[in-house]
This record gives sequence, structure tokens and C-alpha cells, in this order.
Amino acid sequence: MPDCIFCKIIAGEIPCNKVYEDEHVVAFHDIQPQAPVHVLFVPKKHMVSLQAMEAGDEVLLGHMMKVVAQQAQALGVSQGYRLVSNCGASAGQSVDLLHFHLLAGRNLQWPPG
Ligand code: DGP
Repeated sequence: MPDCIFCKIIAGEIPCNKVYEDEHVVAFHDIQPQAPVHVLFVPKKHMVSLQAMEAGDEVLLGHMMKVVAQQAQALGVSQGYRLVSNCGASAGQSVDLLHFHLLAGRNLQWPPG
């Protein structure tokens, strides 16, 4: 297993401001928030990005999308948010464990940088 900061968060070795956890996914506030609400959704199964999905992972990813929608409601931002997964270094991925950014709480520009 590579030296993965999110694996350490999942293992409880590094603290985080957690908003949700179940047996498949954990969600916590980003340490460098880019919006008033910036929460990361991370699968407990280690996969580098969407490009590393294997047969059967559709169930996990579908579950994660359901959790995102539920947490958007719980966080009070269900009326407007952006969900982003940076896939690869050129897209801005800096942590090599698949994760989705939920961004909300301000007007978000399009296209992103
Ligand atoms: P990305 O650049 O798409 O791979 O997103 C990685 C995000 O992870 C970035 O927005 C900053 C966040 N991050 C990095 N290290 C930590 C950490 O130790 N704790 C928390 N909560 N977030 C972190």
C-alpha cells in the first residue's frame, strides 16, 4: 500500500473533521477548503481513481453518489453544489485514492480553471 494520507485518515491514524462514515465510505471536511462547504467522499476500498474501477465497483460508486446526495441535504446545500473528482495529476489530483469533492456555499464559476 502506498503512503496514502486518506488511508491513514480512514484507519484513524490521522484526525479529520468527519461528517459521515459507513462500512464503504467516509466523508470529511477538506483541510484546504475551496468553498464555505468543501467535503471529501472517499471509498474505503483503495482505488487510485475512477480509471482503476473494477467489475462490481459500480455498486460502490452508486452507493457513494447516494451518500453524497444525502450529505448535501444534511449539510443544507442540496439546492446547489458541485461534485468533482480530479483524475490524474494534470487534472489536479494530488492524493492517489479516489475521492469526490463536494463544493458549495458560494457561486461557483464555470468553466473551472
Ligand atoms: P485532489 O487535489 O483532488 O487530489 O484533492 C485532495 C484534497 O485533499 C485537497 O483538496 C486537500 C485535501 N487534503 C490533503 N491532505 C489532507 C488531510 O490530511 N486532511 C484533510 N481533511 N484533507 C486533506
